[in-house]
Amino acid sequence: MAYSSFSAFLIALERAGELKRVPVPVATELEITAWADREMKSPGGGKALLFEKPMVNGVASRVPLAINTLGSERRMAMALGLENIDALAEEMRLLLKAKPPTSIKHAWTLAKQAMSLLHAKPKHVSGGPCKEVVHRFDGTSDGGGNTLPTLLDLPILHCWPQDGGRFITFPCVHTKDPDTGERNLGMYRMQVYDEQTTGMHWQVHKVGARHGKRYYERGERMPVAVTLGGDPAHIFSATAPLPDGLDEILFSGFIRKKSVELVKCETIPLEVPADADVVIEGYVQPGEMRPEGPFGDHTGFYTPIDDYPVFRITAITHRKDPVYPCTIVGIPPMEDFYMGTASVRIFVPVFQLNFPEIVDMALPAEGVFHNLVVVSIRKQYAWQAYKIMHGLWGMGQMMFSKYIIIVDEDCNVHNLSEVMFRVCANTDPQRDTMFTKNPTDALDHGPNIPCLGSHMGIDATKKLATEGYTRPWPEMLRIDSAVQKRVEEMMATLQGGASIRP
Ligand SMILES: Cc1cc2nc3c(=O)[nH]c(=O)nc-3n(C[C@H](O)[C@H](O)[C@H](O)COP(=O)(O)O)c2cc1C
Ligand SMILES: [Mn+2]
Repeated sequence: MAYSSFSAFLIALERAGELKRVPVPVATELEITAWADREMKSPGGGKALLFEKPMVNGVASRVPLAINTLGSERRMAMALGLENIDALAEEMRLLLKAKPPTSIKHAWTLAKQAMSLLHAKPKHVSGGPCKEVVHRFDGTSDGGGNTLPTLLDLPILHCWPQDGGRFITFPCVHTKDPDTGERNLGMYRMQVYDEQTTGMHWQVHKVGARHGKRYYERGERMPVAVTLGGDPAHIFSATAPLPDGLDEILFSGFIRKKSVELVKCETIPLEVPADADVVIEGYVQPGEMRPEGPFGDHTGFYTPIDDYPVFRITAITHRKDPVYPCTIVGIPPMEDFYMGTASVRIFVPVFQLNFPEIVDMALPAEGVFHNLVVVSIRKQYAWQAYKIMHGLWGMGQMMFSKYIIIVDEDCNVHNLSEVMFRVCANTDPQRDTMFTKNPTDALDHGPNIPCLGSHMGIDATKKLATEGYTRPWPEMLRIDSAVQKRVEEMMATLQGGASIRP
């Protein structure tokens, strides 16, 4: 199911009892963070919050602010029009396995998949809600009504006390590869320098940065469009670790089963989803860099000041009644954990295509995405765990995985306590660990040098004789299932009135 606007998603959340409105004035400087942090850390991720009167420097913004909208399993699924994320994972699996139909049922399934793929193709339209009000920074504008002449009219958060300023935290950044014309959509935070200038925090490993490098090499100005809001599927797609060259707009259409309608920008040769709440158009100039940060980051620490490209705004277009969607990041668990978890669930089938022995994968909240990756495998031969580690370290953003733990298929990777039990019980530390060198996440403050560091693999699987384990591997304790059943029945008879006496 597709949402026609971000507001339509908020209405669905409210109907489902997943949204709290905050009608009182709350400051965009630190106060909304304190409020949202508490909500995000309440059981299951709390509720989405709609601040109806976000205050900017003591003045009420005309634009309401939505936060924690994707911050629970249920809301993340709702954002993608699903009952639960596993339905999409299953669709991915079917799509990847598509073969000629062997039965009517199978044919029907294939047809359905083909239909969703048709939906994936974007549609080009000549106008849309994101053009209700147009401001070009050459002085011309049209639309009128509830206008937002500049960035400073948006309720952009100053998130943490030591932050370098206000940051747009849910921006969907649209760029094109100047050589191939391939589109990319990524989420890279933007520090607001003034009403017409921001930072563009695409880290060196990301596709936006690669596109940028090609423009610099060609000596050309780089057109960049940033959208806020619209269907929340776009926001999720911008964060999804798709391989370079796979168009996130196509992915968004596939997820929501409806073509994304694209409309031409006013001042740059790019197209953006017509359902966006706000579109910010502009350029990144080759070689122009500016100190960005500090910023209270995903890691739970401040990332220090560093030079990043500058984004110069040429136009802002928006709906008459836009909503400003945003998030805060910080010490886990935060909203981003649920976004990351959804990505892993959807992409497990892709990993399994490469490594059929993979049973399940988890990126626990404590590891803030790539710091800790747990993988369960159906182990068949010696040192298979190492093959999986090497494979993952070589795949896209999985290259950042600081610690990879491999467990056997009967271990629930989503239960960190169970995983740590396997690590502690099954390993000989020297024998079962390995270190390697790989790029590290630009945000990781652990290594001596940014972006370079060691990575550790832990093989917590049962060891085989072919791996040099000469003793008999002991059997793990299990309760007999018939006994378990009998005891559960006895326990049930004691419920409601009766009690267990010592
Ligand atoms: C809330 C949030 C903020 C993010 N901020 C940044 C950022 O500032 N810079 C960055 O390089 N990646 C950031 N990311 C991660 C990227 O969005 C993610 O790696 C994405 O897959 C990049 O897309 P790409 O492969 O098309 O470049 C952020 C993710 C989330 C969920
Ligand atoms: Mn991409």
